[in-house]
Amino acid sequence: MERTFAIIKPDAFAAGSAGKILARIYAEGFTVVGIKKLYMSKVEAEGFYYVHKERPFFGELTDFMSSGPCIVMVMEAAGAILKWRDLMGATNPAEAAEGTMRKEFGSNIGENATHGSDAPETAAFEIPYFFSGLELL
Ligand code: FUP
Repeated sequence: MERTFAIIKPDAFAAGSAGKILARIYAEGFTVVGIKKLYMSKVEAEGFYYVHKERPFFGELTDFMSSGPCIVMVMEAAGAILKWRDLMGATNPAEAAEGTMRKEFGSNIGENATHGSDAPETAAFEIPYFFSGLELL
């Protein structure tokens, strides 16, 4: 079993799409190990996305991620990291395959509904950024 970290981003949360996204997550066979709603500050969003700090979209990205509440989750499944990346679809909703979360619920490359760890090392940073061990029992 593998764990990955996921976010239902502020656009999808505000649109009321969290329930549909969670329903798909359960239907695809993930176990939700930890889940909570939070309203990230700008500084918290900057810390989470620090790998992108030199990118031109960093300011916009961290403004968006701190623009409203989101849902953060830790999910478990065999091959959870790739499995969730596949279910999310391409970063740009316009390029995402039919039936993926970003195609269905995303608006554009910035406001793209969901986040998912892209590698085991990323998950190993992202999970403890938001969850303590006690929250994942
Ligand atoms: P992903 O792993 O699919 O979330 O994509 P990236 O790590 O490349 O980018 C992280 C987030 O930055 C994306 F979800 C949205 C945002 N982004 C932009 O706003 N513009 C870009 O050109 C690329 C990414």
